[in-house]
Amino acid sequence: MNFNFTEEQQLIQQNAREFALEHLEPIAAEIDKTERIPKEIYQKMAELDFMGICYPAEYGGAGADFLSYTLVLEQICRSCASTGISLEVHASLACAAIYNFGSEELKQKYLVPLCKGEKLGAFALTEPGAGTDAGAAQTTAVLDGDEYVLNGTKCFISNGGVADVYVIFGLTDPTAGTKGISAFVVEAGLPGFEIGKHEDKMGIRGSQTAELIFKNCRIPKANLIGKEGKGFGIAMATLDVGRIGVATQALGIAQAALDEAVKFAKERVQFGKPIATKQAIQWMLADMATQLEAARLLVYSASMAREEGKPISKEAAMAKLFASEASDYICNKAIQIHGGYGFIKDFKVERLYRDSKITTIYEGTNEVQRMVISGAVLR
Ligand code: COS
Repeated sequence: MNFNFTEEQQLIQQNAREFALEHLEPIAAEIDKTERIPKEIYQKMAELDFMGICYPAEYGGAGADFLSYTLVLEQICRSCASTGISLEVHASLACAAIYNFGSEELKQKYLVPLCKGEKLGAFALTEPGAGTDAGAAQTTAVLDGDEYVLNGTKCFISNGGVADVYVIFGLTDPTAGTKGISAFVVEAGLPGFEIGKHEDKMGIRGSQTAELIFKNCRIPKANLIGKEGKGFGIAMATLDVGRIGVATQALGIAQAALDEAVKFAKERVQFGKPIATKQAIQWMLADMATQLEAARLLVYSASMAREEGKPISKEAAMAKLFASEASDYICNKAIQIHGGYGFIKDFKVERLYRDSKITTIYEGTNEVQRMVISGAVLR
């Protein structure tokens, strides 16, 4: 399908591709190995206006549309999924929560530096006992004068320890279930806010994933996002946006896996000919390309729905479900085509396979996506 990208969208996509090829592709294996994204990468993304690309210029953004953001994220993830998820969590979750639900004061104070790339954002909902059951969160936020006092532990937080600004969720009324959850902005480095365990992960190893520990951490009352008790809805609506981002990440990874598989199949000679001449390989490539194209259609159409302000819960869930499972499939087949070479770290597909897996899990497992989709279908 031809999406008839505007000239601006084409230019943005091309800029992102050039950035990824020049700055990410050569060091992506190193980022994976050293578990660190160099600071210069964030600086470069800020210079290119990627950090706040789909937010208005008045808040430090580039004022581009949501599909442009998707095109940028796809190209970044095609070269380095670790950098991609760091940008995704910053832009789709932290910035989105503040932009869509925060007061003007919060926007000026936090969204502007986030969009300019002067600060990095994170989003902390998950707790040891509250993963899929996000409403079971135990972190408390008790109002004391002009401040909320936070106590509790968040886990598996992407950009944890490297972010400057965290959107976090805590109970302002522990007796009210999901209606007792509120959302807040918390700055890194506040007394009582510590970074706990850093996770040693299977994939996206360059992106930091850490535990956040709050022990009588006091934040200004003005850092409440929206109203007390509205945090669960804010989290869910923000995750709808984030799920398009994870779907985009899967799309970028899957495109990279297909690229690698095609290249290898043309170069690798067995029985006197490139293996691309074998029907067994051709059929795998055909299935991979078809899955990829279908995923792309879902991801781009969910992005356009987001831009048009249409409901996106079902669309985002479908895009994430399909794209992440397609990516798993495509990466698996890419390794199969590489044979033994695919199993060693010298080849990019080994990393892609590890990076892909998390896309079926985070920002709502694919089982949650099926709950959301079936809920919409049965409504
Ligand atoms: N947008 C806005 N509000 C939403 C919403 C959405 N997409 N989805 C649900 N809500 C609201 C509901 O309207 C409901 O509000 P009311 O009580 O006023 O009617 C409230 O949230 C509770 O909804 P629901 O009863 O469906 O919540 P559940 O506790 O049953 O949870 C699931 C539903 C499992 C779908 C939800 O907890 C979820 O998405 N879990 C996964 C969490 C996740 O993605 N974690 C990853 C964290 S970031 S890595």
